[in-house]
Amino acid sequence: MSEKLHPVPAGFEKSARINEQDYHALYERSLTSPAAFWAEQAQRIDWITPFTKVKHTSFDIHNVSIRWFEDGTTNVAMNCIDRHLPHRAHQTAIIWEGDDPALSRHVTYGELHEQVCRFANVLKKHGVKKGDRVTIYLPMIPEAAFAMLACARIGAVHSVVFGGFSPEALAGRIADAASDVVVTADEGLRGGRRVPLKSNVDAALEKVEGVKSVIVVTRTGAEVDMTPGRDYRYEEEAASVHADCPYAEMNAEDPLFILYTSGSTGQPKGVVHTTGGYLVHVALTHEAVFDYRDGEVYWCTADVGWVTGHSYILYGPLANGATTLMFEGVPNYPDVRRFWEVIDKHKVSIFYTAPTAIRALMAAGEEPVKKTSRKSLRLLGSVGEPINPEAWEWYHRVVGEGRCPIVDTWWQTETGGILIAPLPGATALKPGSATRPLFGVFPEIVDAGGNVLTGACEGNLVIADSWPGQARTVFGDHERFAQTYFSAYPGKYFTGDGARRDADGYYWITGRVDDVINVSGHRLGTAEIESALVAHEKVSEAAVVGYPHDLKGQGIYAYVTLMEGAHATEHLRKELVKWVRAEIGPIAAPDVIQFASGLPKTRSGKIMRRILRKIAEGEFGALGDTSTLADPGVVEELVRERPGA
Ligand code: 6R9
Repeated sequence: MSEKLHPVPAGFEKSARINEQDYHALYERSLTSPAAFWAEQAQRIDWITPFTKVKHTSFDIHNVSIRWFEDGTTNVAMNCIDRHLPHRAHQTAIIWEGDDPALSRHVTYGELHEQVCRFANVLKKHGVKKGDRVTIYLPMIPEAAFAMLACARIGAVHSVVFGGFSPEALAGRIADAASDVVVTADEGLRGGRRVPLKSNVDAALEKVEGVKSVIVVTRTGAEVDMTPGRDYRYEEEAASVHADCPYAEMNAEDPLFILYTSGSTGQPKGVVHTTGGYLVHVALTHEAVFDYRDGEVYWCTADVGWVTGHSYILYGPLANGATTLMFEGVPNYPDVRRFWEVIDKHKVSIFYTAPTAIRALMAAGEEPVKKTSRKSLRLLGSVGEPINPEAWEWYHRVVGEGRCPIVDTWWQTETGGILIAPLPGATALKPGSATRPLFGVFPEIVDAGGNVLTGACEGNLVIADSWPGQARTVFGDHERFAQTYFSAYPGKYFTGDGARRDADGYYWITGRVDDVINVSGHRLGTAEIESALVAHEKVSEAAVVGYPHDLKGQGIYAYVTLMEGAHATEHLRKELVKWVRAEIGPIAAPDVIQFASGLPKTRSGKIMRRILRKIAEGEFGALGDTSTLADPGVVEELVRERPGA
């Protein structure tokens, strides 16, 4: 592994918000006086009623309870909009860059206020009240931000569902959240292709009851079916309501949003984030990690359907009064220069993307990058999966021309915001390492027995105590929350990731140690894909594992056994790929399907995933002990018939 050290550039050392000394002082203070440290940090946001209690948390499996600033009240939309109006009403809050390079739009803080108020009034008109869940299934258009902030303004809880999810997946999330209002668009547009969002909603609503209103934003103007009494055009609704809407006074622990994410078992969980602590955490980390300065243009390429979009397109930047760029398109449309052209067009200073995009663009060579200037760039970021040192070096040398530090930020849907990352003015960088914990974050590495390892070591990553942005529960299932995150290592939050710590105290995330796979930075549970496969009438059993993939990080490898009488044909293989796309979405489509007469199982009937992973990786020599298998012959067959073996 590369251990090349990139020192803090001189310019950053002198002028960054936080230097090495500050980092140590702040970290020390957060460790020795956490309540005082967080009470100070909480002053970054405006409170309606100030809190008197800072931290009240327990990781005890029998009583998992996480509360921050619990007697304070505030409102997230007020913090992201209203409090900026006296000095930023004419400053751009959101730059929207369309899929078509000819389309862009600037939304000032003043306009944002009006748009969010109107959206909030439309929701109210449709009966949405404090605590109600609103499902948002929109493309990357400013209305997605308006809708989310409108929920926050009136105290409704948003559940944003990524536009790439299928009607089936959408239906499951609407049902779990018991949403009675859905916000969507006629169509989405990505890479020149139309995404039939409204018709997906129609299909989803055939499977779930209780949705009273569907609000349809016009994006492409395509003709879509409108069910009278249920479906409403957003533009007509917005024109009929008042342009002002007071913000609701929310308790710090009132839920702000639910976001569904994959785990190692069962269907995706609705991770719940609350109001005060979350906003403090994302405002602090957006400013510190990206060294954000007033007036800069900041661009995070994530989709608002993922947590990165929630925390670092919307809430963190807007809480800080930043100008945040929202991009509707994809990196290779109209061609592979798109990212760099957008950076030049809008004078982007800070650019935050995922390793999978960097690897794909790296494969297109240096020429397209060099055709652009990128002189506005000051800082680069990475998120979503481990970044391999080759991609890191290319990003640094070619995209950033050696002058821009790269902040490799490790965090999760459940953590709300960044927990481990370099600070550009403080931390010397090592390509591939997320480096050191931020203030108030206490990571530990434990072995399988739960022993805390010290010094340089490798094991499972846990966090020893709570931080304000932490998820509070799983929607409707607190027991599942406790079991998933607090049962493996009593008294600690288990991340599901493996990590190594080197002699300098730097963390190197090695990837998931559970049955979650990371495909192009998207988190997928193997159990979800398996249950989609076995829902097909010809499939008897399925086991899914990840395998190394050059561009995606991990690819999806599915082993499938068929029902009596079904035949393993090329046609069926294609049909199953299509089936999974329809059940979950294109991101879950298997890269490889291997038909098998049986799966390797222990005598007690447990599928031996370790062996399936090795076969998928093509490491036939390293299968280990197969003597405990019920039928060792199954493994020989799998190796013999592996596609491409
Ligand atoms: C923010 C986000 C979380 C999982 C996480 C880990 C992987 C994210 C990473 C990283 C190495 C980084 N991950 N950032 N691994 N280095 N900088 O991606 O949330 O979708 O919930 O995924 O992603 O495995 O556990 P989420």
